[in-house]
Amino acid sequence: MLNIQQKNTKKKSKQRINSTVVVPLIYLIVLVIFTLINHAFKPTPMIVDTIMMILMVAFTIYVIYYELVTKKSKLNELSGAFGRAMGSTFKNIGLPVIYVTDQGKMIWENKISEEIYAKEYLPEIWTHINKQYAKKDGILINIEKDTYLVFPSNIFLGGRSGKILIFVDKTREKEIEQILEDTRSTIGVVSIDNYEESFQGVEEIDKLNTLSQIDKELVKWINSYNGMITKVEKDKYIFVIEKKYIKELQELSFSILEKINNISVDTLKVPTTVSIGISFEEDTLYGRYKSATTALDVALGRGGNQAVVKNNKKYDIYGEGAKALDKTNRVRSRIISQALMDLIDKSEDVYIMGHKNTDIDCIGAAVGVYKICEHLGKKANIIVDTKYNNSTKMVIDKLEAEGDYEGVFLVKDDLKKVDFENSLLIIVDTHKESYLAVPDIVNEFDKKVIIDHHRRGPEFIEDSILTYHEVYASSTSELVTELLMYIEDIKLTSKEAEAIYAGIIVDTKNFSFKTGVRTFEAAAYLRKVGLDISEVKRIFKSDFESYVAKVETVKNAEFIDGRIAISVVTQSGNDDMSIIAAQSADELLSITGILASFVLCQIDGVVMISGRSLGDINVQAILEEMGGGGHLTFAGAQMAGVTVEEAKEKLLNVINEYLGNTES
Ligand SMILES: [Mn+2]
Repeated sequence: MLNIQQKNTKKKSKQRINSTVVVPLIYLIVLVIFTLINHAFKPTPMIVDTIMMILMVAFTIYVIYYELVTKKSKLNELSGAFGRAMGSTFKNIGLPVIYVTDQGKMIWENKISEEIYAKEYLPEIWTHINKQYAKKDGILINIEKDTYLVFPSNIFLGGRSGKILIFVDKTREKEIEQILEDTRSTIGVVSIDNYEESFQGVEEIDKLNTLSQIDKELVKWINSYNGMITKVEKDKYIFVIEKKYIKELQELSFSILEKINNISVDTLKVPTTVSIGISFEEDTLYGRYKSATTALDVALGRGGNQAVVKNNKKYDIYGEGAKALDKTNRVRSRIISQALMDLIDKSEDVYIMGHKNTDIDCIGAAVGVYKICEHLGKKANIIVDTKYNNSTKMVIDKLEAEGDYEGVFLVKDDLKKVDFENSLLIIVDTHKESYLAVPDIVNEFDKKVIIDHHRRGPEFIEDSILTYHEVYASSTSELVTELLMYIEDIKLTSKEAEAIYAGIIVDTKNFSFKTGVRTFEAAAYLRKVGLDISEVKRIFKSDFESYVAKVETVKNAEFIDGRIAISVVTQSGNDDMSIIAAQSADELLSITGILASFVLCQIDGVVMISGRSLGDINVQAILEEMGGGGHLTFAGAQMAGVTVEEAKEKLLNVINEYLGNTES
């Protein structure tokens, strides 16, 4: 404070000295001249004049002195009051305080601020503070390792406005917060995958050996992170570690999975793998345990041999993941078959629903389930999307032509006034609510069953009473065929067998993909019923063309930022183009890192765009800009009178604008 005030008063004093000296000086000179003139023309005693002159000089000197000294001291008095005010308020406040001009120049600081405050950072701090000045609860800044909460306030001092900045040291608080976060108890659940299958028929000594090796590896692993682990069941462990180690685990991509995979590979029929679920979310330990169990379910649902960390309401998935295992025992399908029949039996009626863009596997599986309902004498309906490709249409048309299936297939509009309260909903070929043909009605059902073979994603219909979710299976049609195999006296017609068989060959690309022993056994069962293979081949060929177009579209995708995929369906003259576009957009979304996808196609001069998102990017907002609409994760647009290239150009602009807007 003294510094600044001295600087200012010095300048002002100089000016004042000038004015206070010049006026009496001129006065003095005039007086001397006057006296001399007076003395020269009118002889008076010299002594009188001399005394008069001395008095005048003395008076003048006094005036000059008074002006100089008293005015200066008056100024000093002003600045002194100011200084005392600042000093007494902030000097001993115990908090660093600085006074800064509006230009960000520091002109005063109290003693304590000298210790903590690195002056060279002031320009950065100042810009930062100026930007957020409106913040009432302080502005957080970090100076090197220290954290401060800065409270600025406007102040008008010494004829200029500036800001008082009060620094509250939050370094320790931040440290404690970090320690709390780092040491947060994190709960993990480990389970040995396929325990029964792995150890079936294995010598007891080999089994014990392998299990003790797994125990040892797991204990070593958790001990290396200063955690504790305990075995709670023959194939289940629970561990607790501090949250700070999770990052390290992730960086190593859970190498423990590989270590366990390498144990005693020779002695076991099925290699031992483990799955891990981890959670540090939820407020209570029990909540974290439950959440870790759900994460483990996700790992198992995806085929096991992987670790899933619940993080920020999402699931982070680590590890190579076992290649979908072809399970050799069928106990599960027999139990499921029985449970499903019980549920159907106890319901008033049944609705069977597949995913959007109904495909042949949906229809095949739905027909199989419909057959079980019919066998039990229950009224059932199959809900389909209004959009499906030509090959799916071929299958539905054939079934409807047979007569038995008249009125069985329903679309959204047929369901408007239906009461689902005592009905059972059987979902086939998907486990995601948003992917259902008619998602809006799902919550009207009290009882839901899921039969699916897709790898489990974060979105899962959690409240189903029976879930038959087997990722090893080639298709949902294969799973349903196994259920049918356990029901005696069930009689499939050849058209029904054809539909289910078509589901299997479409999903396996004619038995070349994900095909296991059980796929062939299911196929054999259907062929025994008697079906026209050439018909199925025709369906498959038509579907395969769509499939190739879809693969081509996915392959040609361009990526913005590595987060958004854009592609165009190039195959011309295909009636299924809009469906291929929609399915390609779905497919692109399954690429790691892709948050949203857009696929364009042109039909009869109209450009159609399908937009899909995992939820982070709002495709509805983007496609609304293009004249379309939909939902946050699922939207579309149509544009007439433009080429695909023009539409794509415009879409790119809208996306870039969207990204720019949301990220600035
Ligand atoms: Mn399928």
